[in-house]
Amino acid sequence: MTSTQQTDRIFGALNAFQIELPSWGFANTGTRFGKFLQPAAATSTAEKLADAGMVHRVTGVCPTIALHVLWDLPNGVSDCGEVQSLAAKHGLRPGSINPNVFQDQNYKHGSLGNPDPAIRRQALDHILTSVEIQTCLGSRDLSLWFADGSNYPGTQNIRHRRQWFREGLQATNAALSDGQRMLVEYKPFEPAFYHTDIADWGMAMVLAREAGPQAKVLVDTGHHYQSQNVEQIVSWLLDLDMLGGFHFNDRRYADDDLTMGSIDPYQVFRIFHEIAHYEWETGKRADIAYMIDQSHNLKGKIEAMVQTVTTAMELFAKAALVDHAKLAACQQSCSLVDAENCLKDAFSSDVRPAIREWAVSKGLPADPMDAFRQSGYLERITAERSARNASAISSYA
Ligand code: RM4
Ligand code: MN
Ligand code: MN
Repeated sequence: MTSTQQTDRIFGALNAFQIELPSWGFANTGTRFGKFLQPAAATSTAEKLADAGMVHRVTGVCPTIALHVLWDLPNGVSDCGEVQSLAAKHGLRPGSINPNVFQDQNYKHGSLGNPDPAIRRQALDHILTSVEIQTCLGSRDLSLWFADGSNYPGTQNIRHRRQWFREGLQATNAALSDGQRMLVEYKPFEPAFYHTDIADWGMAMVLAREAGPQAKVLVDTGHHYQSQNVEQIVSWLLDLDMLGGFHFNDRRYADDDLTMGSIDPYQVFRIFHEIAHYEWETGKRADIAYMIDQSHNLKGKIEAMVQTVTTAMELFAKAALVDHAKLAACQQSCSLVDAENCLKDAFSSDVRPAIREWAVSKGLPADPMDAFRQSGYLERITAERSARNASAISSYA
C-alpha cells in the first residue's frame, strides 16, 4: 500500500469514527477505599458537559455524552430541558442514557433480580423513567448495567433471578420506540462476589434475545476474566447481529477502569480489526456505539480523556490499514506467518502524521493535547472549582 493509499484509508476511517464520552469520567472518582479529589474535577452536570465539550472541540470525534440518570438528571424527566440546552451550548448531543439501579439502599440484594417484587417494580419504574428521558433527549441507546448478584453460595435462587431479569428486560424492550435500542452490559464480579446475575456475554445475549429485537449486548472491555479473548466475543456477537456497543477502558487485573489502550493497545486494535474485517467481508456497516467508560482517578480528568480519544483514533486508524484481501487469502491457505503479519504490519504503522493531516483538513487542532494545554481552560476551571473540590467528601467512612 502506498502512503497516499494509507492516508486515504485513515481519512475514510476517521470520517466514520465517533466515540462517546462518559459524564462521570470528569468528576472525582476513586476506589472502594476512598476518592481522590482533583482541583479541576467537574462538580456539576453543567461542568461535566463543559469539559466534554472541550474534549470534543480539540478532537472532533466526540459529539455525544453518556449520561447517568441519577447523577446527571437527579430530578428525572424535568431535568431534560436544562441538560439538552447545556449540551447544545457546548456543541454536544446527549448520548446513551444509563439508569442507576445500584445505589439505592433497597438494591442491597438486587434490582430487577431482587426477590422482593416491590423492589423489582421500583427498579423497573426507574428504567422506564430512563426510557422517557431517552425519548425526550433524543438518545438512541439505553445502556443497562446491573450490580445484581449475591455474595454467598446458596443464598439466592439463581434461576428465579434469571426469570425476573427476563421479565424486567422484556418490559423495558416493550417501552422502547422505533429506532431506540437497549444495550445489556455484563460483568463477571464486583460488587457481587459469589454470583452476578449477568456475568458474561452469553448470559447478556440470551437475556437480550429474550427481551426483544431492540436489545443488544454491550461489551465493556474491563469486564472479563484474566486473559479472556475479547475479540473472539466481538466476532461472535457481530456474526449473530447482537453487538450493540462498547465501553472502552483498560485493565490489568479486573475492572480497573484504566485509560483505554494503556495496558494492552494491541487488544483494542484486534477488536477494531475484527469489526473492520467483518465490514469488508459482508459489505455491511457494523452498527456499534463506541463509548468510553473510565474512571481514571489519578490522571487529570480532561487530559486523560484527550489521551484516550487520541489513542482510540490511532488504534481505529491502524485497524483500517489491514490488507483484508491478502489476509483472507492467507487465512484460507493457512499461511500463518503471513496472515499474522497482515495485522502486525498495520499495528506497527505510524498513523500519527496522517491523523494530524486529517485533523487539519477538518479545521481541528493538529495536536489535541497541546491545544487543550494552550487553551487556558484547565487554569480557569482549577481556579473556579478548587474550593468546591477541596470540601468534597473523599472518605467513604
Ligand atoms: C460499572 C459499569 C457501568 C458503569 C458503572 C458506573 O462497572 O462499567 O457501565 O455505568 O460501573
Ligand atoms: Mn461499563
Ligand atoms: Mn466497569
